[in-house]
Amino acid sequence: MKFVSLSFLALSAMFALGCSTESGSEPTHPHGESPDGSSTFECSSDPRVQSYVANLEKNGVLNRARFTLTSADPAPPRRGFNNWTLNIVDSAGNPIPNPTVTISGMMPDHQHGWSTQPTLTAGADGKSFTVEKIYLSMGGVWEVTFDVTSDGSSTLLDKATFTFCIG
Ligand SMILES: [Cu+2]
Repeated sequence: MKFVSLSFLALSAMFALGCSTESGSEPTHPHGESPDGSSTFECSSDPRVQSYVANLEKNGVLNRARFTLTSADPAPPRRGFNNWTLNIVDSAGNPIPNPTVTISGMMPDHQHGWSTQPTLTAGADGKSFTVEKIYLSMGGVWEVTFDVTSDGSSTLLDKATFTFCIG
């Protein structure tokens, strides 16, 4: 069983490495210093990431819903706790009947998610949502995915992923 334990060790080492090499090689960061003043992570030119603007809109991957990140605090999203507001409507722009929205976060380069789940509150209009305490714990590329189902169905209606460089 030597092989098993060795490969497990190798995997653990890779994981640890991926999550500890945070210090970017770039001396400056376009979004300024991170709140704790520690080293920043340069990934804003990564082809996967989007630049944050208010009312950033994404079509769902199934083209049944439209997701608009109406605001972010801080803006652009940054390491630490983030609060976002979102609008989710169907492809015609109408509210989705009895929507259930779930949010998940992932660092694709490190293959880990976030350690605390944010709080998601639906607005009375049936299409606005407030997401509080999105915890982006480290600098790098983060994917934040919103899944929406309708009328208590377990079938995915649609989903969209916002990908940001977090400094
Ligand atoms: Cu990580």
